[in-house]
Amino acid sequence: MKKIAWMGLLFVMTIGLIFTLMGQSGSYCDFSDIERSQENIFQAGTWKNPDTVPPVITLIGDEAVNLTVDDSYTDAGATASDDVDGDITANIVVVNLVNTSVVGTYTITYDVSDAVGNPADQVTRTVIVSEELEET
Ligand SMILES: [Ca+2]
Repeated sequence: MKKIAWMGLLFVMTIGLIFTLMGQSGSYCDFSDIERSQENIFQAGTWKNPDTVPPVITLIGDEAVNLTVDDSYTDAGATASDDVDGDITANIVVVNLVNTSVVGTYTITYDVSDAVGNPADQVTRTVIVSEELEET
């Protein structure tokens, strides 16, 4: 009689555990997590890393911007996405030496690499600062 009670308790606990796991699986077991954990295993060098595709940088706004001296300029930036890492916009390294108080042609560069170091093709924007035109 005592043994049956123990088996009953064990059965209830097992069913409870299964339902708990099933309930949780819906909340955080999506495929991107699985892919990401596989990716981490690859990065640990267990298998050859499959990520050989570089990210892609997309410029926001025009490739060429014309300004006159002392215009204010705020760069519109760029976005970056990678086949494995997804949105890596925050990792873009921008070199922006535009000085709108000095006439000149400036090139802003945007670079990014994915988590395993595949570099994106560099994207650039040309900013031309010209002298103010005389009103005629
Ligand atoms: Ca990649």
